[in-house]
Amino acid sequence: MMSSTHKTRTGPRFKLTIRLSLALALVAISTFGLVRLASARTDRKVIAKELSFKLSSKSVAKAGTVSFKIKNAGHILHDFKINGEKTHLIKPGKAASLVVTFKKKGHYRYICTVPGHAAAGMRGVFTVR
Ligand SMILES: [Cu+2]
Repeated sequence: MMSSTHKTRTGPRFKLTIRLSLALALVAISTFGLVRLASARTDRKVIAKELSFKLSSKSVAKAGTVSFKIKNAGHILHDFKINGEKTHLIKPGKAASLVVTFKKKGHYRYICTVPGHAAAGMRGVFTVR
């Protein structure tokens, strides 16, 4: 008797709580999705070797954050510098990533800072449209 009374009193309320939680979870998930979309990063692959850089694309459609994934496919140390940001010296066969925020459109020079490398060809221009 006690238990059946207990069930009828709390049953519907419990279901309502579950429904509210699900609704809140959906709102949270969709809000999170929108935030992710708004702050989406653009990825660009960079292959470094003696003595050049090869980028998967040398431009992005608009100002924002770009995540460069630099792979050293050469036999000596290289780094990658753009817009005042620089990776550490990357060992042959290793990779590093560099997240750079471009606040406005323009042409941004990129180089390898190892002495002589930029002059020998490890340089280029990245365009933010
Ligand atoms: Cu280099």
